[in-house]
Amino acid sequence: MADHISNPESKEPAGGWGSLKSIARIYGEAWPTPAAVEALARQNKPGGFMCVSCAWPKPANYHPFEFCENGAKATLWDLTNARCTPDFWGDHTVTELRAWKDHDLEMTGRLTHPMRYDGGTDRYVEVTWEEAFEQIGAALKKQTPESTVFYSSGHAGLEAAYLYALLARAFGTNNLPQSSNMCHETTSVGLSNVIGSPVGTIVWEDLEKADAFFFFGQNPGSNSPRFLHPLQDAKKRGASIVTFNPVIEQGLVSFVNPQNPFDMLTGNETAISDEYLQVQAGGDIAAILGLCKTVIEADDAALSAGAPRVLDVAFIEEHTTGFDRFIDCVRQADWQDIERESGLSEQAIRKAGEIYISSERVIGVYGMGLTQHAEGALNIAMLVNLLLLRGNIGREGAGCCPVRGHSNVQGQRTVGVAEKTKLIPMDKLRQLFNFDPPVKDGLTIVDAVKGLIAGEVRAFVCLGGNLLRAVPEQKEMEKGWEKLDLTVMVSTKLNRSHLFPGKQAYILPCLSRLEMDRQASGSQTVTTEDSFSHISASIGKRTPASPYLKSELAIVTGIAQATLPDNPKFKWDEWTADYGLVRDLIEATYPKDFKDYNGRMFQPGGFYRGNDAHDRIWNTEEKKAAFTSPERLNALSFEERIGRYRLVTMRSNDQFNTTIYGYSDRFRGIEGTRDVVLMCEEDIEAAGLYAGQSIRLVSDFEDGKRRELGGLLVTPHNLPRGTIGAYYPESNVLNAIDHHDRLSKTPASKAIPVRIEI
Ligand SMILES: Nc1nc2c(c(=O)[nH]1)N[C@H]1C(S)=C(S)[C@@H](COP(=O)(O)OP(=O)(O)OC[C@H]3O[C@@H](n4cnc5c(=O)[nH]c(N)nc54)[C@H](O)[C@@H]3O)O[C@H]1N2
Ligand SMILES: Nc1nc2c(c(=O)[nH]1)N[C@H]1C(S)=C(S)[C@@H](COP(=O)(O)OP(=O)(O)OC[C@H]3O[C@@H](n4cnc5c(=O)[nH]c(N)nc54)[C@H](O)[C@@H]3O)O[C@H]1N2
Ligand SMILES: [Mo]
Repeated sequence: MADHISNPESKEPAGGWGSLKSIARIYGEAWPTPAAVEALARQNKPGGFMCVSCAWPKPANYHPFEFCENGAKATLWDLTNARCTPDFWGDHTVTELRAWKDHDLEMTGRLTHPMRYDGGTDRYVEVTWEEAFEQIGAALKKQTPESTVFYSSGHAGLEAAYLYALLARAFGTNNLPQSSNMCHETTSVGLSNVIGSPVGTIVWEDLEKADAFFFFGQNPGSNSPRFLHPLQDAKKRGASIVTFNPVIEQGLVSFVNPQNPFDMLTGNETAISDEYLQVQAGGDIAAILGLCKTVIEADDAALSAGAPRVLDVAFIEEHTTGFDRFIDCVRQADWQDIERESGLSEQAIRKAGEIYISSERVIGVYGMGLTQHAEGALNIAMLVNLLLLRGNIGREGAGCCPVRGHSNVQGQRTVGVAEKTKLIPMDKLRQLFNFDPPVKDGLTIVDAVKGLIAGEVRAFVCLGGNLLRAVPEQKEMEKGWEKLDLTVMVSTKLNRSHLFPGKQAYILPCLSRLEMDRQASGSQTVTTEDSFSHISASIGKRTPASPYLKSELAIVTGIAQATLPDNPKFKWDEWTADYGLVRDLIEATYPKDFKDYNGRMFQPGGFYRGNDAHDRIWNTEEKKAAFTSPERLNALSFEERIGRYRLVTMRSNDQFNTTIYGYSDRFRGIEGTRDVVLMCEEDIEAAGLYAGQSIRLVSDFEDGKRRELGGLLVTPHNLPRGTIGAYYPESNVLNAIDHHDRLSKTPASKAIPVRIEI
């Protein structure tokens, strides 16, 4: 057994002293002054700044320290003392840096100056903002709207996002894919299809009233740790938690609240999940069908005994379609098939089903474990089926809770960063700005990548993110990216996407949300929308990492002015001077969602922009919530076969997407490396492998393309047979761009078909 792996069966609870040590390690490395601690104390509170990490809501009654282990890491990461200045490029060429790890690239620190790629020396060189904007504008004007893509990662606030989308449309394109195209686009499309809402239906108070939480493929311990507080409260008042996840995730097992001195001193752990079902990757459709079968059987029994019904018959009649067909499908489903496809026993599913039935109010929580599959939208529709059976949507303490990723990923979609024209009030744009917005749908990420590889996409502007690392088909992407005419990256830190510059390439360094954003009218506020559709103001107070940084909004308007023809309605300078004016535009464009925007943005917990499904108004075709009859029992697009594994690409507790904070995945007991493949002992033995052996994973997608990732150490882990795990983003070289959710085109990153080679 390799000695870097200290304890693969880690029993350490989430939170606790481990989380403080983990924060302290980052704090001690390149970090900072006592002011960072002051910054942490203002995190996620009215008058403070909203966390730069995930989109978990900010409660109105906040804790003294309303941040978590990973939010604190993200804050400290932005506040590093290290700087990646123009001098850095004196010592390194772009080509040489391709051998660096993601962690080492970001450890060079905050970017300080706008930079332009110089092909002659293979380095980035300093450029003034004026030159950069002018050159970018000139290059964009040479492109057609169809050949240009405006990507956005969910970091930037609502104001910058709104103007970014306006820039793209005024340029003539709806090519506005976003990080959610790799993430919760399955929700936007799949959930809209069945309940008419592209976002979750619950609000904070529902968390306090639920009797049970059913978790499908979401890992709060690492990815939304502040969620553990309401979960701990729920457990204390007797609520149940049931988890479906192939991986035993420590945050769903037990939690020690690091903000509770009593818990910390006594080591008082709260057990989280009452039942933990290790469904195999892609097996949720069968598992949920089994739960529904348990509900229907209980209802049949109640009917014949003359007892109260288990189904919410009144709700089903008034609010849903497709019930009869769905019920037939449930009755016909065979337990043997359900067991085989889910990898779970009938008994275990029945036990979970009993908890569902005996709980008056249930919240269904999900994340990437449902969305990132070839049948991701069907996964979500199945969860909705389960909730609809007992009227668990649109009522207190119940609902559907997709947990979003980036801090403003949902909000950017709300204000127009979207490739689908039907989501955009084009008439309003026409009326407000006197131009004709493009009528054709834009490219999703999958289509943009394919267009890039085919040479049809010629220019990429990226508002944040690390797209080359985040998408499938990484090797071809890297080759394609270099052939682009223009790449523009608005970034805070150096990452791998900068290392494949287009023929003309720019890195434009921006302020972090923690930093003071001074414009002509004074200090500016930005706003973000959380997973519960609440919009909060965020004020940065830190001195910017460099005097040359610009805000994301100012960069967007800078590019817009250099690119677009004059239009008296486009007041880029005035908008840059006062973001309140941009909020007025957002309110004018989306009056229902953003009523009295400037007046309400400081409301504790944020203001709620509302959600029709929360009020049982269904904006679906038939104006009802829809039951979906599944035509298949797993979420895969490939067949089972000996030697073919389902690879789950995982996040460690020491990363935020492609930003790798370090090499300590302490909940999983994996220390010192990320080059591992997790497998259960039985699979290791059956394949004739041994722990610590170095192997290669090879794509088994059957499109004739060779995709491989070598140097992975076989690491025993508690997983179902046939499901194996490796870290994202490194494992993205293994996924095919055509392997995605059928409806939304979200890459299927949670069951990639692979083989093992020695
Ligand atoms: N610290 C930290 N926080 C983050 C992020 C981060 O990288 N680091 N990323 C942010 C972003 S952008 C996002 S989208 C969210 C992501 O947060 P999550 O939605 O939690 O995403 P993952 O950790 O990728 O996967 C979630 C879980 O799905 C499980 N899973 C895999 N396959 C299946 C399956 O077939 N069925 C079921 N039931 N479960 C499965 C995995 O074991 C894992 O526990 O977190 C956000 N917050
Ligand atoms: N195999 C596999 N692939 C996946 C996933 C998976 O689970 N498995 N998850 C997918 C998901 S859910 C997502 S959301 C995507 C993430 O994809 P992206 O959103 O594209 O990637 P990030 O890692 O969040 O981007 C990190 C970079 O953003 C920049 N940055 C950080 N903060 C800011 C800021 O405030 N402003 C600006 N302008 N830039 C900033 C920094 O330069 C940093 O290097 O990856 C997807 N890819
Ligand atoms: Mo995400």
